[in-house]
Amino acid sequence: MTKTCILIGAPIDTGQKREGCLMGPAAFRVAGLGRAIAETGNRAEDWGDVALPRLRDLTCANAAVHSLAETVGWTEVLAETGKRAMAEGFPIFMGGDHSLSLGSVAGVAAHARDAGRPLFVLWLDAHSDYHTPLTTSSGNLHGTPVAYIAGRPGFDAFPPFPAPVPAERICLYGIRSVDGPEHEGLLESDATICDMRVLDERGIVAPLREFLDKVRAENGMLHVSLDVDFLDPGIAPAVGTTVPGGITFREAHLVMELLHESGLVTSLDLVELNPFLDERGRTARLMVDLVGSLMGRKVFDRPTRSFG
Ligand code: 4U7
Ligand code: MN
Ligand code: MN
Ligand code: MN
Repeated sequence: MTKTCILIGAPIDTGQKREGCLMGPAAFRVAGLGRAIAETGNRAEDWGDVALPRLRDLTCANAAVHSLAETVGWTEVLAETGKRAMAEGFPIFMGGDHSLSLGSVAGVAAHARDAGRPLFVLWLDAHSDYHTPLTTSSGNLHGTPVAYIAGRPGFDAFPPFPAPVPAERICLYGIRSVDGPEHEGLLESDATICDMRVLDERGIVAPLREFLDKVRAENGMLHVSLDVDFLDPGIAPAVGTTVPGGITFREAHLVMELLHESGLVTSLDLVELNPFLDERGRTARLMVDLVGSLMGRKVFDRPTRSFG
């Protein structure tokens, strides 16, 4: 089925402290994201970049937290834009750091609620991003979106999350860096944790298929959030928070190919690309190629499916 991909640029870098992520949307365009989508026979429509609304005075009990007003502003505008885009096609949110997902997933969740369908979230990341504004010690709000999506307390300055996603509909996949307070929270939750230990032992396919089977069984919508640091730093250096031992080139493509075959994905974030740290655009191009695989590009197109 032909999809209309709606590209939404979110030039955000206030969710962490290193400059450069705000060039992400431009780098995705230069690397040919629209063309890569068109080559798969789908349509790409670029809505341009969203702009930060006027800031309000907001405070947080945790003094480490910075850029709260900016982050709340981005959340509001992305939630609104994301909900509108869901009604018209398949939104691809181009970051920008991962604080983007506070808003993108809020918009997607509002749409799913109105459509009467359950929303599932697949978080492809080295980190669990399960801090709340009250538990983070770095104060970097790009480490908090999963907690917001799951309805953890501590987000008083933010718009109430529309229809929080029960943890059993969230899968953290590829994680290898989890802070103490995140770990405690996750242990009490029913989130599916496919950390690197699990993926090393079981391989990358079976755990992903299990999660996709759950989505299918409930006729769910599936949001995929792809953080550049999901990938091994050796193939994707353009990110501020590299963690060794990540997903390889082929594993990443296989994940995308399986997601394509499932036909379940309804929206996507591309986050944490810092073009200032890239080597001749290779990380941006890899991310674009991965979107190609997600949208159905194949090396060899078999007339019938011949993989179990
Ligand atoms: B990303 C961290 F301490 N947990 O809270 C924190 F390790 O969106 C990292 O996944 C958060 O890149 C990383 O600052 C957020 C840290
Ligand atoms: Mn992340
Ligand atoms: Mn990360
Ligand atoms: Mn990061």
